[in-house]
Amino acid sequence: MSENKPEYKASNIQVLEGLEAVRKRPSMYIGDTGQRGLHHLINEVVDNSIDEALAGHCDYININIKDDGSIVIKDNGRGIPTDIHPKEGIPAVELVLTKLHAGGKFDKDSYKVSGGLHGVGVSCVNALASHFHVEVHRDGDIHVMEFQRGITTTPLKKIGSTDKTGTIVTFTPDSEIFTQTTEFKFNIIADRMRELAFLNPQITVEIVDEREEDLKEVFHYEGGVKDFVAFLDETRESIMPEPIYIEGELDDVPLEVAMQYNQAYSENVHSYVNNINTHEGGTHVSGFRRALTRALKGYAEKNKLIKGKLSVSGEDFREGLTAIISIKVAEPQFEGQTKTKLGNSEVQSVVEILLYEKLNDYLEQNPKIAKGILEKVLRAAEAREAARKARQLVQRKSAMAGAGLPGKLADCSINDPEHCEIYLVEGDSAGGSAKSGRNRSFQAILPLRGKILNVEKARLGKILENNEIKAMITALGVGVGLSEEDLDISNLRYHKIIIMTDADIDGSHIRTLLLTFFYRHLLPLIENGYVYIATPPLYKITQGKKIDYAWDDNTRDDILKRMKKESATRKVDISRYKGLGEMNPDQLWETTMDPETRTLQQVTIDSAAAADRLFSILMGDAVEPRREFIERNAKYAKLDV
Ligand code: 0RA
Repeated sequence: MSENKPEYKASNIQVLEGLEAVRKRPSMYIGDTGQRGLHHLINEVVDNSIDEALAGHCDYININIKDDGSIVIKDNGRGIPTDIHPKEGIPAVELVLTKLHAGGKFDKDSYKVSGGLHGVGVSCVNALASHFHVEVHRDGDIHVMEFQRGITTTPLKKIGSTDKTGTIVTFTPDSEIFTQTTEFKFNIIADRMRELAFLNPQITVEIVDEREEDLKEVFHYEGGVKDFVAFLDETRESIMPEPIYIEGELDDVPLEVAMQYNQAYSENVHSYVNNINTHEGGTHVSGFRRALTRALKGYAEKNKLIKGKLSVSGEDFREGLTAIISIKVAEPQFEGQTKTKLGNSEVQSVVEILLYEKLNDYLEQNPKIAKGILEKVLRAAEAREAARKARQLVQRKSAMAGAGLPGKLADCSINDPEHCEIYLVEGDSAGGSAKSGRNRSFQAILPLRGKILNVEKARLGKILENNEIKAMITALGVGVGLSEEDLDISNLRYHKIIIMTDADIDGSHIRTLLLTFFYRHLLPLIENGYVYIATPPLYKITQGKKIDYAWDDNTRDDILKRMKKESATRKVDISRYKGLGEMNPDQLWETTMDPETRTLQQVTIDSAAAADRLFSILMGDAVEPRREFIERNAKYAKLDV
């Protein structure tokens, strides 16, 4: 591997501050202390391995989820340096793991482009681990060191010799910090590792879950982002033989794009800067869009493909487009609400110039495909015109406040969106219980009858003809669409949109349909954290006048034991709720709607690409991949979007 990069010395490491701050306010460093933050720990370590890979020193990463709740991350990079830091007088590895931001990577010449959401460094992982063990293979020696909650318990020691290089980190998340859960989810880790493997074709990532027999995945994709696009479109029908692949570099910004048009209607453009998913887009995405529009428009004009006075807009060029944009920027500026929008203005023209030229070449060389793409674009433009009319109709209705609200909506009495909630409830009977059980001052109820339309298979114009969807959009008050023009979040009438469905197959189908609709057409509501899922209990356990509820089998058994112990002679009755309709209004309030006692799951999108594929599998045309998916995931009770 290339050895022309500057030599690292312990003296490069800058020392900023200690780890107490991290333990005091962990959310400041890793986002939150729930499931997301927990998995973020793994990303922080892996980011270091990816940096090694980007510098040309690492091509293999192995992640092992252990039976005892710990995690092992192994790479074949250079290994964390172990020499003594001249100023601090302690080993560099100890500095890297105990001092915030000590990474040796603040140096302009050490090439670092990867980085997690927060990019806080591996010392944060150490601070938030009840136990942390590192093994370094470097310069012929094997060194180990151990910590507890960031404090050194075994100073650096040599335990043997080796002819390899690399780092093995083993840690156990601290349950004092991660109070909600310390359980790693194979699927969450796998989604991110698969993504990293697509974005970095030189690496192989292996994940092993020792908690389950035979649960192991190996990710390695020679084709990189081109394979990524093919993977995302697995269940969609492509209109071209293979994705277009474009690669180039301008002004020290390397760019890779793969794209493909399919027969579906949604736009699935995912962008990455230094391996970070830029959900909110930014200058690289604007550059991509401008190049695409200019190249296709130019081709259409030159070949006189646009008839009459049909107006074709930017979004028409992206209907049914699946694309990955991956660039590397030395000093990225991230902006936006979730800090996932690229701000560097110079990047737009870099992407635009590179892409425009290569797209033109492609269109010239592939006239048949070019014609197919433009036919599709023109159909999209016609359909958009029809959708605009339908949308105006829905919006005009919702504009007439009060009078325009759907008849089935039981609205709340207060007017302050921040404190208002709307329950989207499956079926009229559950809707009835929810209406009687609710707190009418701030909780609105909208019962949805039967199945809503599958939005994965229809264009917006058609979708907006559906009564349940119309009622929902009117009640929410924001309009519909993905641009700021079409969807005005400041008009949102409720800051909690709560999906409440039965805990059975039909219920989860309806929930998935609703989530698909939100994801495809009201995405900003999810991105801003307004969408939630209610969690009604599965069991009611009664003993005389005592009533308790359980959300899973373990708690049910615990309650059973406790009740039997409290009075061994009295009969205990367990009933399984088959649907929300079986609960009386008081029970529904107590278990599922009372803010004091309920549990809401906030809907978040950790990996937009994974969510995309998931929805296309669950809701698209192809039956076989869906069957496979459901079989493979049957043991996971809940759907992690
Ligand atoms: C500090 C400096 C260098 C590498 C690393 C840390 C490093 C950290 C981790 C964590 C997991 N795997 C890792 N691999 C490397 C630069 C090393 C050099 O220049 O030789």
